[in-house]
Amino acid sequence: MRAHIALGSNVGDRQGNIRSAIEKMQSVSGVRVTKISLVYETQPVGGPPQGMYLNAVVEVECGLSAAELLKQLQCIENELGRTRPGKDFPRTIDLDILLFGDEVIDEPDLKVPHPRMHERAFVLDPLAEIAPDAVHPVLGKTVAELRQTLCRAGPGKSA
Ligand code: PH2
Ligand code: MG
Ligand code: MG
Repeated sequence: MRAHIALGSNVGDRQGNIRSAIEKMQSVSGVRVTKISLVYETQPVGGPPQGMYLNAVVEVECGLSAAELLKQLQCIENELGRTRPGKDFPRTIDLDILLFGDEVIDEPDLKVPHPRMHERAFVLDPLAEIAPDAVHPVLGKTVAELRQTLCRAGPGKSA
């Protein structure tokens, strides 16, 4: 199955955390990283005041189930020192499954597609770079279409 995974870091050596997480994903048996986006520096969205993030997205070819992939990603988060003091708090690394082929999963601990992916420029910008034609199986739109219709925060252009 082809899957897309978001990476985010805003604590410690952010670039190093992203790089290490990708290396660790490469070494999971049954997972092959096939595309890696550029790394984007982004404003934190939600949570308490905190530092800027680095975000990226990777594409993997995956022989695991989504639940097995999630378990492996959580293991990598823990290895990279992830703590969970509360929702949207700063973190060394966050690894979220965005899309898992065209599967729709609604379990307490795993929701795919990621429920907020279509609202987030920090996800859609790197995802559109490597998978513009991937289709969101609930919204029925491509990633490029979702990105185009995204409402971006911040000062808009005045006429
Ligand atoms: N992740 C969040 C909440 N806010 N903001 C940015 N810029 N990047 C993130 O990865 C991010 C966030 C929850 O996972
Ligand atoms: Mg997240
Ligand atoms: Mg997460």
